[in-house]
Amino acid sequence: MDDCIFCKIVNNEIPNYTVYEDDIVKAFLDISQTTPGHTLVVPKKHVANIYDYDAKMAEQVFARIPKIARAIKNSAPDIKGMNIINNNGKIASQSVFHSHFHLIPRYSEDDGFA
Ligand code: DGP
Repeated sequence: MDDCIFCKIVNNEIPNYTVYEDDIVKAFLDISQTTPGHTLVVPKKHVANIYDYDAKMAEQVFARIPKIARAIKNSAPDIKGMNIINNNGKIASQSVFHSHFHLIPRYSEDDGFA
């Protein structure tokens, strides 16, 4: 998709801080860090939202999320929890219409969202 910001990140056409990448997904730091380490996991294939996943894509993308979550958790001893969020549709706070999963590490008494 020519005008998709996450496709441009997948293709390294705009700068990003990549934390993990393989043939199926790319994980990079969110430009707006809710807490330190806030990471987005995006499928490399452009789909707008969860409704566009077929079973194979779901299996491939979902299988990678625990692995990336574990790596983030293991990166800092003070990470005590993690929110994993996937917004679908404008009313659900989706602002970038290339499907993505927020992995938001939580720290003791952090000042992230409730
Ligand atoms: P959502 O509201 O669920 O669609 O989340 C979109 C997220 O994408 C939001 O937290 C900010 C992030 N984001 C938007 N543009 C960029 C960008 O150019 N680079 C990076 N790293 N993140 C971006």
